[in-house]
Amino acid sequence: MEDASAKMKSSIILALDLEEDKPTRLLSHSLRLLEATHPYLCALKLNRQAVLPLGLFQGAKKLVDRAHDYGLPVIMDAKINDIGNTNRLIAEYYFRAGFDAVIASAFIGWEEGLQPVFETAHRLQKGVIVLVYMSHRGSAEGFGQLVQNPKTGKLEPQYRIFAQKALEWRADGAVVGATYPEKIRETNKILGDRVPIYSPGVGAQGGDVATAVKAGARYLIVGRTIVQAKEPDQAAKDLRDKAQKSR
Ligand code: O7M
Repeated sequence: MEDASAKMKSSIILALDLEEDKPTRLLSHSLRLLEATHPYLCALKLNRQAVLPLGLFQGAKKLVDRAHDYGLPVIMDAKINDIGNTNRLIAEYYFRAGFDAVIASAFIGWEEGLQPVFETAHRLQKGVIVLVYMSHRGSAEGFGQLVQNPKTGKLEPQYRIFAQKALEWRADGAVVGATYPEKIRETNKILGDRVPIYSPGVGAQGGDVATAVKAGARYLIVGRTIVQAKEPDQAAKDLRDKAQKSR
């Protein structure tokens, strides 16, 4: 990610969240968007609602390969959330299809949860990015709840404990919503330079590029503001420039 971001002079990750009635149209639309916007991106992110209709080793792999041809790493936003045995298989499938990193939920914990995902990923030189505080309002119910930190016995918000775990687990990234810049600042203090913050939620969800970047977001994950723009390439370029200027 660091290399791609430095080379492309961009911290924008395109979330290819499109709606099409047929998989063939979804693939051609996705390829067109990637072709138009790739000069302004540092990575591509796919969600399950794209991989399901496209097929992992069919359309999704074509997109992954095309992104790699453009020099962009590809993140699978699987939000992995099961027991270790199935998590490992899920991660292995995505990595076999060429994805460079997977996103996982910190709620399931380490032992028999995320440990097999990290071990598989790091054995294959791939990445794991964990959710620390999501961008939507309901995030407060889980990620924001006050819990007793088993290490200190003190009450702390869940996301602070997840940020500490991201460090302990040597996660390759932590997701914190751009809609909560104060939480980006807070988690950034815990994570320092060791775990970069990936921040979704600018534009359509109300987050602001400059505020998120100044608070400590290293990468911005952007969907609708680019994919629904009349000129997606211009939208991607504007976001890229705004983020670069805010550093
Ligand atoms: O820019 P948008 O709002 O159209 O899309 C945001 C993208 O970021 C979309 O692909 C979501 O799945 C993703 N996302 C969030 O919006 N909020 C989160 O808290 C986390 C993610 C995400 O990428 O998780 C890894």
